[in-house]
Amino acid sequence: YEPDTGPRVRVNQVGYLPSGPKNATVVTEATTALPWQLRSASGGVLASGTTTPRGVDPASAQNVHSVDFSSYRTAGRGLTLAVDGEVSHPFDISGTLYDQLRSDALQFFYIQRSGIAIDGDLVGEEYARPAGHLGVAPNQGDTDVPCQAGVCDYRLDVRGGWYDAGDHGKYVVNGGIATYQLLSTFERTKNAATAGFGTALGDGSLRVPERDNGVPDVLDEARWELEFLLRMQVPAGKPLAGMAHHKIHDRNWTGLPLQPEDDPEPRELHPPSTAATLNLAAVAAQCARLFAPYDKAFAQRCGTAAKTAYAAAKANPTRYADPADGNGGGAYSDSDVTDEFYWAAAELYLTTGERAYLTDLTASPHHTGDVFEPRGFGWASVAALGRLDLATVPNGLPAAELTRVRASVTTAADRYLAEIARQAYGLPMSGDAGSYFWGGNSNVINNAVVLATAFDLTGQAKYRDGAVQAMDYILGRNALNISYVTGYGEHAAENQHSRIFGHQLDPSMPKPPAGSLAGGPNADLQDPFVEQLLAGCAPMFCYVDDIASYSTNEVAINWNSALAWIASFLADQGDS
Ligand code: 9MR
Repeated sequence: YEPDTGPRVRVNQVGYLPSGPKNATVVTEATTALPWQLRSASGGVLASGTTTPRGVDPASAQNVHSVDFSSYRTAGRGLTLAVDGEVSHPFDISGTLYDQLRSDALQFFYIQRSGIAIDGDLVGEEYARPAGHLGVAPNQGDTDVPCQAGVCDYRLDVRGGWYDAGDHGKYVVNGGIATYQLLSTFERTKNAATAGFGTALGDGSLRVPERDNGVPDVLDEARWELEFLLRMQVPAGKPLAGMAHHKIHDRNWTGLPLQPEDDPEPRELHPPSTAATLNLAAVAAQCARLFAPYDKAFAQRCGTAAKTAYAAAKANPTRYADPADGNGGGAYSDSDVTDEFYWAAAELYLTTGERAYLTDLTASPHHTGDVFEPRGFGWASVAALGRLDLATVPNGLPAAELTRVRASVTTAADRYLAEIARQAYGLPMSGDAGSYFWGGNSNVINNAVVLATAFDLTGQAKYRDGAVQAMDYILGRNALNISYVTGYGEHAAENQHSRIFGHQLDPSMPKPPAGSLAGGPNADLQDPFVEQLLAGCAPMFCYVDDIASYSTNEVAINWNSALAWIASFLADQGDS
């Protein structure tokens, strides 16, 4: 199988910020420097120079050169880069490049909502659909859901929330990190020196039903999931009260495409887990501090749930989700929850300032450990979330502690910068096959989040530039010459695995909406379609834009939340 990779000059197909770095990669047989030209839409030469030969890139097995045209800083549309007889896909140089992406990446969540009709007047008729999983036939959920056999003797109303990904499952651990990142997107603009807050993320900024209710829309969107997460908590008086059920989903996997309201499978609550409970504790604590100015009663409800959950997790510290519990939904199992404990303690401390949480936080092995892994944080690895918030959310840590916490962010960011410099495609993850795994695009972006946070903390441009370079990779500067974000770039992913966005299988159904991030190359080839098609692929080639490939090409809330965070950060840079 030979994918069509288009012109051999690889750029960020969306474009470059006028004052930001501008890097490209050229696939060529040449081993010595080549001339390059930056061209206007009409073909005029705007700048020129020579490439830097980089040898064979291990992740793509390609001989490549890099091009740095950062010194050109004039805004323009439809520019191209010409090298070695090839002309790149067109791109812009603009300070407003990321504004629409911020909005679209956040808008994805409304379209993923469960338990509410999606209003075509808000997001386009093609995305309009009746409410899913409100107990209306043929649905069997989610208003009165029983447990799996033998797990509990009660039923819960767990309506609402977001569908996790291309399936109709709702998982507390993954809902946790996604909600954290939306809340953090909001909180960052509130605290960062570069704040664009008030307009970009205020009330009326998104197309959600709650717009114009006096609450910033990103908080409204996060609340849709928060209300669901709160419903997943075991009621008082029941065994394991205060813990959260790990997940709720179909008893058996369904086929594609399938609109949520047509899903006939029985829905079941799965056992409570320590990880889910700590995810609930962490995001409910964030909720308590961020909603306080807008809705005191809701903030209080979140605060109580956070404390109850945290106490329940401490009383049941090793209830791990079963890794084999993967029929009809993802397992999301994790047998190390020390990082979840650290994250939850950090959020509770930041919200309440209470000594008990500080004590737990300080006693955690993660408090002094290096929480920033080379391959980025993710749903199973959340210590970084606590650390990033301790570094940026105003708090009462002693000054020396705060300095150490903040320095850990810049130290990690320096490592990611070194990695970016090492690689001709500019990734902040090591170039071996182990960096290309299920959902890895979100981990690349999460490393960019660390870089962006280092910029917010220090104001040093090199960190912002690193975050930009990571996004260059996501938006087209890669071996496949593809933008992994639907609707962004000349050649972009559009057939992501999803039961809702089934266009490839049924043209009457929509494609994924603009701003949907694909999981990305996965060298482990974990679905039958790519096992066949891509056997032997070089890591960066282990991806296909086909709806059948769930292990390389799904959409997911925790991936789009990373995209929303970084797009919001970069949109703020363009404005400044
Ligand atoms: O994102 C998850 C990834 O880290 C795991 O390796 C993978 C296999 O367990 O599962 C991914 O999550 C999927 C979940 O299990 C079910 N819903 C779709 C998710 C995205 O593919």
